[in-house]
Amino acid sequence: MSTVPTTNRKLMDWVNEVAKLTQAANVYWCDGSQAEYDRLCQDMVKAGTFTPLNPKLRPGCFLARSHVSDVARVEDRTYICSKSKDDAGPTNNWANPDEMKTMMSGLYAGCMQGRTMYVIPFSMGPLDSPIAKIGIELTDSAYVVVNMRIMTRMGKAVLDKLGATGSFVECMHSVGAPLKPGQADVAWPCEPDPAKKYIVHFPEEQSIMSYGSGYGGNALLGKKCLALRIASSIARKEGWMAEHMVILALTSPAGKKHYVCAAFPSACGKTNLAMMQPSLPGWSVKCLGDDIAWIRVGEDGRLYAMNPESGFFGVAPGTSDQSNPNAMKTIVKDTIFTNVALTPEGDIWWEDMGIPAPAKAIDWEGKEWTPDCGRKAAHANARFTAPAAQCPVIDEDWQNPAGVPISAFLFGGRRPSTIPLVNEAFSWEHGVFMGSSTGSETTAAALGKAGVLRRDPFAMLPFCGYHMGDYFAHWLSMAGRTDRSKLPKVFFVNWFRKSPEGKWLWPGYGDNSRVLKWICERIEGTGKAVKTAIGNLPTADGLDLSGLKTTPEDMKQLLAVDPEGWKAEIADISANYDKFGDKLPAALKKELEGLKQRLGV
Ligand code: SAT
Ligand code: MN
Repeated sequence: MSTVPTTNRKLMDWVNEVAKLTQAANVYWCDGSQAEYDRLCQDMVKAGTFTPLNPKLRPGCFLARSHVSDVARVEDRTYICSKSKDDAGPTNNWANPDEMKTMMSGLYAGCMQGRTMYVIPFSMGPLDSPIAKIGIELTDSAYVVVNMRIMTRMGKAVLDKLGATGSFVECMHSVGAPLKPGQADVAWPCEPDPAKKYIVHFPEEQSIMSYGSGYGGNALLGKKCLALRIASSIARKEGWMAEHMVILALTSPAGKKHYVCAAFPSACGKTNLAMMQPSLPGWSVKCLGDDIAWIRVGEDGRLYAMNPESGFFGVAPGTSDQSNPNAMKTIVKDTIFTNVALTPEGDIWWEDMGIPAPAKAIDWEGKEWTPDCGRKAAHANARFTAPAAQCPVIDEDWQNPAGVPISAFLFGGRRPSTIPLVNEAFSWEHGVFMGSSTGSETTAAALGKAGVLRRDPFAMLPFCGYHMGDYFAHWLSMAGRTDRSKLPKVFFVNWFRKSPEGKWLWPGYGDNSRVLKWICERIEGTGKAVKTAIGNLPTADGLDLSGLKTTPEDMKQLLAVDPEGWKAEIADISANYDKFGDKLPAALKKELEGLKQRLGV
């Protein structure tokens, strides 16, 4: 596009200023069209960034391999630059905003030499939603452009909505790899030195600066940066919530539909839950979102959730017809795969895909691979980027600008001991306590030691754009914004309980629908529960176990309250709370005290 397709002065000035600073070779305004997407994909095929997959097996699909240093979000390089350090809180990296801007300007100076600067107008949320937010990402990565087209509403319609005077979130991005005249490009340009990558947020100005990485949440700035870190800070001021949650719809055989939001730390099967195929006959699960929910109080006083994204950026390894058949059907076409293996037939493969490993393949680093070579074929954080509309169980209301009314919030984690299969909170405050104490045992796939309990309040530890203690207070304050009876019920679930011998006690996957059924019954007032010290648990006959092989002895363990385990749990929650000092809301201290008393510990 040669002419500038906007009359927005602020936008034009900013684009000119950044083009000058970065010395981009040219500026391209994205229109979001299919033709543009196809052209950029072909450009990347020529450049070696994309490998087209076999059109008979995966039509419209491409494979990208990243640089080996650029494979995941970089939490230790992520900053919240509020004016006051205290506003970032103990769980975020902080830097002075002025100093950070000066430093970033130094990095950005000349950083797009020899490259095109793409202007990506995008909306988080359907354009006609009252809480949609417009962002403009400036980037020197065509890979970012095509991924943003799947993950957000992107292009000309956004500029039209922005108009001459509308405001937007400035999202500045560079891979940090300028090209000298005549210098050949590489397939995945980035800054290879981890210490020179920066993912920076200015919540007071609502702007983002990212440098050095081209991967996922580091580079697709609408996702974690805008829709969680910046949005959580806006939401606090405006009285709504930006959460790291899936949104799903559950329909009973009688046709009663409930919408549920669920927050789990990573590697706990969030995407699998969002698209689950229930094992209980007659029940259905529909998906509205697999990662982020923006939630506000509706006119009727209920909480309404909306997915600000329009695609899935899902972890590939482990995705199979057993763990997530609907994700497998979503990625049959028009999908971008990053860091998976390439088969000789021109299809993709990854570990635990549910089909035998190919006799040979090209691994995510581009090397020859055989099943006995001792290396993984796909990177553990390999991803697929796929349009949400391709999901066979996408809910009819997934793009409803008003969102959908939420009946329950679920929190959960990977907890081999102590935490029961499902536990209903006594009250909103008790539910916020559950959310604030969410934690998960780390897996071998994640960084650091496996089997260590990491507290990840509301699964927002890396994504809360302000002080976590203030965030807890914001959750509590939602009770004052509506009639308490209209608030969603809160549950804690744990599909990962093990026996003392280390055996999984619960089958998981589609059988989690049995737990969801009980949750629906509790919402409707019919589910059978027993009040315990830790919350309301299903009675022995409360869960529908028809056709399940789980023994009564296993069920007993899954629903037991273990006082010794809870003693350790309370000590650990308490130690985690200490981090928040006097910002820890009194209501949560009271919940912790109440729990201690009820348990007699
Ligand atoms: O890379 S993303 O941040 O988009 C995905 C994730 O790490 O959860
Ligand atoms: Mn996520």
